[in-house]
Amino acid sequence: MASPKQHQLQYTEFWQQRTGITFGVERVLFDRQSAYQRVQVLETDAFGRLLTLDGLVMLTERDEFVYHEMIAHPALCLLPHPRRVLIVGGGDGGTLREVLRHATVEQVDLVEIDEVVIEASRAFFPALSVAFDDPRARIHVADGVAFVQQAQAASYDLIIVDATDPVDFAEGLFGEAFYRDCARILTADGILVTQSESPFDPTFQRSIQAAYAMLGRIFGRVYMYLAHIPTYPMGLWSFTLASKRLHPVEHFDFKRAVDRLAPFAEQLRYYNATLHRAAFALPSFVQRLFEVAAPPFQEDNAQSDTIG
Ligand code: AG3
Repeated sequence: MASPKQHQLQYTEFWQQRTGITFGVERVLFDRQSAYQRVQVLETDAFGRLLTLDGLVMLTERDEFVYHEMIAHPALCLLPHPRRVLIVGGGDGGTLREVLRHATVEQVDLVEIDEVVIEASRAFFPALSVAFDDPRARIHVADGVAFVQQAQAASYDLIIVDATDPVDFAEGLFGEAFYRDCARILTADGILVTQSESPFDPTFQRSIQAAYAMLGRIFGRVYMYLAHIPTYPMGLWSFTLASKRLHPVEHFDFKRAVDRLAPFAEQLRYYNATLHRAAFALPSFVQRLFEVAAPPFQEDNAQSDTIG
């Protein structure tokens, strides 16, 4: 006898050949091939609305807060006085929303290559796209690599790269020339944060190692921190913080962070000042990824021989 569910719609992001994450789909709300990628918005049975780009999960309504809070607040709370922020990618508006919560922030440039992503977010993700209408936000539909090439030296305190996976047209956002431009347009205390895939995934382990070696050479300091994102491959997700001067834990002023977060702490569902420190503590298998590949990461522990 036929299962009553067999005709119901499902969507799977395949992580490997046949392994992945599957969502029950109630309705297809948006499905368009843009100049760059296929943009879909699906109403799921368990995670609310889902945005995919070329079949990859970008966000769901239910767990987007983890990613967007964690890509924005650690660096913003570490910086003494973040005023000018550049977001590369992030066309859904989620990262912008989190950045704009900070009262010190005077101006945010968001550079998204694909205006169809912005359009889909405006139509289907009001909780993210609200941020577009803030007077401190400037939205540029442009190529992030070209934008940073042309930007003035020392003009941003923080750059957040909120990109898709490092494939295809997004690959330039994980390359050496791009990172060098980022370092140039950041101020002396400047920080670059980028999403850096799952440390569980063998393919990305290699690209993470390569990226850390490179960012270490360019910025001097590079650190990984983690968060749990249920709908991304493997569920354990990494972010990379490259910094010219500040150490994310040693230079973290706990009291200042608590004060800065106070006006909106109730609205945050993942990040807080205690979690800030914890997020930089890495499982042993992740620590070991850096033992051979990226000496700058171990810089502050160079005297210790406890790594096993
Ligand atoms: N940007 C990072 C998504 C990476 C997910 N990768 C995947 N599903 N294979 C998300 C954009 C949200 N602002």
